Amino acid sequence: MPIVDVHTHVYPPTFVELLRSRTSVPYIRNFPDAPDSARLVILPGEDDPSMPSTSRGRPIGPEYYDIAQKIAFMDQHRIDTSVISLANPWLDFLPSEEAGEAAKKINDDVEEQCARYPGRLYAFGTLPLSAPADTVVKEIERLGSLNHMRGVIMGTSGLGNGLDDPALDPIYAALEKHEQLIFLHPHYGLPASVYGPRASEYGHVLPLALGFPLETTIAVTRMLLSGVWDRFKNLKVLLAHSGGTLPFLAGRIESCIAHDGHLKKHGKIENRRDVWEILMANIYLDAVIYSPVGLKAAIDASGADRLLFGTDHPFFPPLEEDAKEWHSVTTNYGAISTAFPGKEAAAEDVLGNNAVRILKLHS
Ligand code: 5CU
Repeated sequence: MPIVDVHTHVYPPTFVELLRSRTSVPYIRNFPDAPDSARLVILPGEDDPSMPSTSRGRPIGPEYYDIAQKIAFMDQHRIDTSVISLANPWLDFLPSEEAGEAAKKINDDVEEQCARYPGRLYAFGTLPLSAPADTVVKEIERLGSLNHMRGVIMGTSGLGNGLDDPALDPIYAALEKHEQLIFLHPHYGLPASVYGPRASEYGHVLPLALGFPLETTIAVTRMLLSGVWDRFKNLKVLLAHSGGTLPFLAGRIESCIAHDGHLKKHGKIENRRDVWEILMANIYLDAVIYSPVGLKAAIDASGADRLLFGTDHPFFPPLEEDAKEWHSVTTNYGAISTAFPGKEAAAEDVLGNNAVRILKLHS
């Protein structure tokens, strides 16, 4: 039985150089209070001067960019194959005129990393989303010629106005035409004000545990409301973190639509594909939710045959320095076996067979 990790990130060396050259978020820097340890500062507001030093970014070591360390991590955790993707914030921050070339370079670097480990690595490509839409479409077409690419990773900002922006239509059309799946991943969270005045006392818990999943849920709901899947019936999207809170909130979303006078007046309630249909036909969910409770909601909403194992490596390393096994990974393994009591075949599908089938790995 293959074990396939579909949610596992890298910052290729060229991207790390770029982050080291920067002085505003996102960047990598050694701070005076810990000169020997570089920190990766990527999330909005993470370098606010009021932040305690332990909340200012996170330590960054070779596990973020050395592909040999990815393989060692995979070996340690029995993972046969990983589908690697550039981590957030991707190229969102680049000036428009630089993004196209940067995306080509990153995608070529990642393709080369995959080629070094036949059968063990595939990738989701990166799009130059700050560039004009036709540059993005060209990169989508080029990705089709790279052997190890199996789709693209995208954040929720799209071309700057979110994923319900009609300007994205040529991009959705190209992804649909070339059968490239979108791995949709959060980065921006929610506005800092919702975390309250004591937020800096709570480390990264509120933005990562709640901001990320809600960001994803809002982005997908906006896609749904704007009719993206009515226009692009075969557009496939893999949602990070088991869909944020989408499986749990799908019923409420549909009820709010059914009771909305404004939508009714504009004829937007009839003749639409509802969220339940989209969940079963267009959406895949990763299994990065750390509990059988969340997994069961994901299975009920999308089906066990659309759920895919992931780790989020190199994020969430153990806090104990000598730990070999990562608690974040063993928790996800445990949640999968608990969610399928006596159904080993279904658990094995989630651990690897689904990814092999859906992403056409090893072919
Ligand atoms: O720890 C974090 O900030 C993150 C992040 O930024 N992106 C991610 O995929 N996981 C954790």
